Amino acid sequence: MDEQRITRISKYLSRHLRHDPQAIGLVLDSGGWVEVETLLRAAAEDGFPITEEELREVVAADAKRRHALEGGRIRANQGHSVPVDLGLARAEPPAVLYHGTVGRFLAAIRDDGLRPMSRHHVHLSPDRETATRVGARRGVPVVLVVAAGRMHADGYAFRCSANGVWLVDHVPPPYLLFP
Ligand code: HQG
Repeated sequence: MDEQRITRISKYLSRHLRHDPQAIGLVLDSGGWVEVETLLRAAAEDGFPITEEELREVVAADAKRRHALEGGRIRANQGHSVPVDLGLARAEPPAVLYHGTVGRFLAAIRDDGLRPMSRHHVHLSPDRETATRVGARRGVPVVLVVAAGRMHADGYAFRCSANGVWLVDHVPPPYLLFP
C-alpha cells in the first residue's frame, strides 16, 4: 500500500473511532471498541471499502500507534471526543512533561492553564521533540514545560495511553513554564 492510502485509511479510522462513529452507523462500546467486521462493513457501506489486510497494515505501520487491535476488535488509543472510558490506570508521570502549542493560544493558557478543549484530556508528550511536532500542526510551535512530578505530588491524576501520550484533566498555570 502506498503512503497516501495508509494516511487516508488512518485518518478515516481516527475520525470514526474518536469523533464521529454515528456518521457511518457505528456504536462503540464503553471502552471505545468495535468489532473489526462491523467497522469494515460500515466503511464499505459508506463508500470507503477497506480490506482486513489493509486495516492490519495501517495499524501496524503507524509510528504513533493510534489504534489498537485486540481479539477481533479495534479502538483508538487516545484522542477521543466521544465519551469513552479507556480504562487506563493512574500512573506516576516523569518529573517533567511537554506540551506543544502555538503563540496565539498563549494568552488564554496563561490565564486558564491547559484545558482539554474538544478532547477528553490535555495531551502531554514525554519529550520536547514530540511536543514540537504536535505544536507544528498549527503553526510555529511553542513548547511549554509541565511540572508533572509536582502535579502528581499534589494529587493530580495522570494516565498514560497505550501509545505513550500522557493524559491529565487540566494543567493550572502555576505548573507551567513558558519559554
Ligand atoms: C490549546 C495529535 C486556549 C492546545 C497530536 C492545543 C497530539 C488552549 C489546542 C494530539 C488552552 C487543542 C493532541 C486554553 C489548551 N486556551 N487554547 N486554555 N488549553 N489549548 O488537537 O495537544 O495525530 O485538541 O495547546 O500529535 O494539539 O491526532 O490537542 O493547541 O498527540 O493522533 O488547544 O493530537 O495526535 O488541540 O493534540 P488538540 P493537541 P493525532
